[in-house]
Amino acid sequence: MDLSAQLKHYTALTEEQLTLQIPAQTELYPYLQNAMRYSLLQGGKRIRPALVFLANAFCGANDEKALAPAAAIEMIHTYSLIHDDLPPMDNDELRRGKPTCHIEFGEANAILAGDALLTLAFEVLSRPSPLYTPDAQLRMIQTLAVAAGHRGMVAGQAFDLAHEDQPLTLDQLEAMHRHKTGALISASLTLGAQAANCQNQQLLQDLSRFGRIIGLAFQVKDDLLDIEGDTLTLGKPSGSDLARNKPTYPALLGIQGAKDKLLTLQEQAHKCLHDYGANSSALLALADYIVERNH
Ligand code: GRG
Repeated sequence: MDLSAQLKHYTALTEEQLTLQIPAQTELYPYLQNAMRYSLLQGGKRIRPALVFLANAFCGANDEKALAPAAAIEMIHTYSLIHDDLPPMDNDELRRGKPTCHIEFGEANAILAGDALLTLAFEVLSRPSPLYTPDAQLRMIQTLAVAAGHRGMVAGQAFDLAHEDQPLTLDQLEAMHRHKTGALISASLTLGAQAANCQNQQLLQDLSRFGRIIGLAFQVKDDLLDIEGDTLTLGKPSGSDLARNKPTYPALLGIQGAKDKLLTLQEQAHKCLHDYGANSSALLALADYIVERNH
């Protein structure tokens, strides 16, 4: 299977799993679940779930084991986008080609839909399952909590908000993105390996380093797309970084400098998994996709 067929396959598995986790209109306040489903099930590249599946397969396990962590990481990612789009944060009206959650459902419901997705992610991961040892489940819960929380994504977001309109050094920009975007991307790979009950420390370290590198590459590419992409293809407004005077790689390095940085990161990602030969080809293809994507 080539990467594009594989991504479609993983997207279908993920979306089936996400749909199962939020049954239609059965609880106290269905409007909340509508808001959750609206943001969760209306597109998105599903890169983080794909990384869970690929790392899980890389460690020799079958796709069934990747379902819960793939759904959980996408829930956390979606909650972060819902909250990020709110007026006190980025105040965006378009996400994944549609009105943002708060535009469609109101601000209070968008906050609550995000909260509910955040907690549902941990409910899904902690549900007793014959697929995992209790140890592996605890490790996955820990990985996701650390990556999403005050030492990971939330820290990156807080730093970002605290430095709006302030110049950042390259080191600060990198640290911000390692937390804000990189932590979840890297955690996706670790989760896939942990779901497979991988105990090989070298492999876990290599995957985690690979994740940190492609996480950064993802952000450099995102910055470039904000300049070179168009709103229709991106599904969110292009040019918004510049309009908001946000610190970005192209702003600090120039467009060519940012492109060079991206190529260096791509090379480093390939080096990370070089020793694994053909076994790593799907993960490397995904790294290339992150660098070459147009949305
Ligand atoms: C609100 C706690 C909290 C955190 C928000 C990730 C994040 C932190 C904000 C998103 C802001 C942003 C647009 C960052 C650029 C990189 C990024 C995460 C883009 C969105 O991810 P994609 O491209 O989105 O994977 P899709 O829609 O494809 O899932």
